[in-house]
Amino acid sequence: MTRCLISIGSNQNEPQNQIESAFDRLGQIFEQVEMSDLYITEPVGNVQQEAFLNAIISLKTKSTPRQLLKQLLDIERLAGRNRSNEIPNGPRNLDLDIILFGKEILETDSLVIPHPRFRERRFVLAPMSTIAPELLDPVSQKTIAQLLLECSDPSWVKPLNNEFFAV
Ligand code: PH2
Ligand code: MG
Ligand code: MG
Repeated sequence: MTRCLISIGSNQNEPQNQIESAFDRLGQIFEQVEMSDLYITEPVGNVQQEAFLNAIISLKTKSTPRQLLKQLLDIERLAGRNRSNEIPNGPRNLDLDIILFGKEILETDSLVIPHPRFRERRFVLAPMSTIAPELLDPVSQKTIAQLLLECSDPSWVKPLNNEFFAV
């Protein structure tokens, strides 16, 4: 089985519910599914839109990278995502991106692993560093903690602190 790190994000139609139901679905399909805390994050990519809710999920699977991609796209579709009518980097109910697939390096037209932009995205590195700080990026050979230290992404990320709302 291969340990995979998946970025999960939503900024539409009750983001926290979107993320929790996707997490439940992943738990039914894969082994050892764990999620980081949730973060409220500034949208990256020059589109005026609501802040995102982001987290990182760790799971284990016997799927190939391509099978895993299809399984994630199926869960996005179950959340009502329709890729034919959306803006690049724009609002979405649910986005599931493969960040790391074990130590694999893969570059095809439709799938690049590790995710080509994850080193420049604080909304990926910040939650990732809380559940897998020592994990190595097979391309740069740096740990997630090191990549976060070096990350120059100016966009803000803040932990969603549910304690505020506790009774
Ligand atoms: N996803 C994008 C584009 N921009 N910004 C934040 N903060 N979080 C995201 O998940 C995100 C984004 C494209 O998938
Ligand atoms: Mg995506
Ligand atoms: Mg994405």
